Formats: sequence, C-alpha cells, structure tokens
Amino acid sequence: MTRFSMRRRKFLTATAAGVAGTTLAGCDVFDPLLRPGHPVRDAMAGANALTEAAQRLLLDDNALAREFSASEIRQGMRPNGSTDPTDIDYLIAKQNDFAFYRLEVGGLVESPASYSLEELRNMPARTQITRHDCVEGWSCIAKWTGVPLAAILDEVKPRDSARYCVFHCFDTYGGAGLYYESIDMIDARHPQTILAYGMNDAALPVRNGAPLRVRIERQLGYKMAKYIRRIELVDDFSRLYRGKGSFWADLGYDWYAGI
Ligand SMILES: Nc1nc2c(c(=O)[nH]1)N[C@H]1C(S)=C(S)[C@@H](COP(=O)(O)O)O[C@H]1N2
Ligand SMILES: [Mo]
Repeated sequence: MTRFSMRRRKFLTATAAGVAGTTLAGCDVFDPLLRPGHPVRDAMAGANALTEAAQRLLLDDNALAREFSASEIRQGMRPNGSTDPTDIDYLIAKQNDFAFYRLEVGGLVESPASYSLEELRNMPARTQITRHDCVEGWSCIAKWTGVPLAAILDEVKPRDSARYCVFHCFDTYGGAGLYYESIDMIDARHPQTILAYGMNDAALPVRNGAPLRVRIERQLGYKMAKYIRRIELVDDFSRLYRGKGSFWADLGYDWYAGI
C-alpha cells in the first residue's frame, strides 16, 4: 500500500493501548466488528492528527474520494443524528418548503451574501455518488447534488486571514447544544465539497438535512453538517462554542476526521 497508510499503521500500533480505553460517545453505537486497520476504525482510533498531516503532505489537495455508479446505490440514505429538528428557527424556515430560507455567508469575507434555495439551485451544480462512513460503523452510498462551496467562496471573497469555513446549523442535538462543524480552506475548495440540496434525484429530505447540508467526501459522516443556516469564515475557533471548531470535537472527537 501507500507510504501514507503504512505510517498510519505504525502510529496506530503505538497508540492502540491508549485508544482501547476511550469511550466513543458520538452517534449511537460503536460497532466492535470494525477491523483495526480499516480506515474508519483508524479515524475513530484517534490517528487523525497523523492522518491530517500525512494527507496534507502526501496527497494531492484535490485528490478525489471514490465515486460510484448508480447501480451501487443499494438503499435509501440512512438518517442519523438529528432527523427532525424542532428548533423554532428551523420550523419557521421549513414553512412553505423553505420558500423564505436564506443561507447566510459572512465573517472574514469581502462581500457577505445570502442565497435562497432557488438561487442556489440556479447556480452550476455538481452531482456525485459517494460513500458516507459514520463513526458508528455503517456506510451508505448515495447520490448528492449541490453547489460547489468553491463557487460560493469565489463570490463572497474570503479575506487572507480566513482559515476555516464554519457551518452553523439549525438543530440542537441531544440537548448538548447547536450543531456546528468546520473545515479548512483546502477541504472547502475541494471539487467534491458541495452544499447539497438534492439526494438520490429528489429534493434533500428533512431527515437528511433539508434544505442544505454539506458533503466533505474525504472525511467521516459527522463533518457533513446538515440543516445549515449560516457559513462563517473565521481565523480561529476560540470564540465559538467550546472552542474546538465542531460539535463533536467539543465533546472530545477529532476535529479532522479524514478517511
Ligand atoms: N446538523 C447536524 N448535522 C449532522 C448531524 C446532526 O446530528 N446534526 N449528524 C452527523 C452524523 S454523525 C452523520 S453520520 C451524518 C448523518 O447524515 P444522514 O442523516 O444523511 O445519514 O450527519 C452528520 N451531520
Ligand atoms: Mo455519524
């Protein structure tokens, strides 16, 4: 295999003892059948500091995640995490099929903007069939359609100081607070990073994140924020929530969940 996965294996061996005692709180269940050495298991095992450095060093920033053919979509996309938010702002946004929804994009940008769903649907779209890997230990192949995040960034013009894109969501998960996630500018501009409004040739359903969710195809499922209300460009995370840049990272998960 590649040099990159060899290094990750070595790192894993070194940390395996430490990892064995870690409680995994994300999603619902930890599937013990995931083999050590499986990339999803590696990501869960906290090899991500190394994974991030290694991926940034050894992989092309624009290397694509594997795409599948339509015949490989075996079932509907399994919903997970929040599946029917009852937060008041979400219920308001949901009225009339999200007719009054606007995605806000601001923070460290020269031209803050907002977009209706119709405006987003009228922008050049990308469709991709990819596999979603949840830290819980399940995967699902689905077809996603949306606007490349890079196209939105080109319009709002991030300032030089902008280092991360933060996705602020409508939903409170498990009473633990509002869901949010973030990615660096390399993942933000990756060709497969899209703001998806369509899934399996239909409008994105509420259970999978309507009206808009992000796809970040080289990372684990929890990075793929659903129910996005606002994108904020920031230079660091210290002002946000508990300062780790992600709902799950604030609870002890890795911020970088590369697979
Ligand atoms: N806003 C929000 N985004 C979220 C979650 C959530 O609870 N709220 N769960 C995450 C997790 S753990 C996974 S696996 C995927 C699930 O996406 P799906 O419901 O389309 O399967 O969404 C991610 N994004
Ligand atoms: Mo997940």
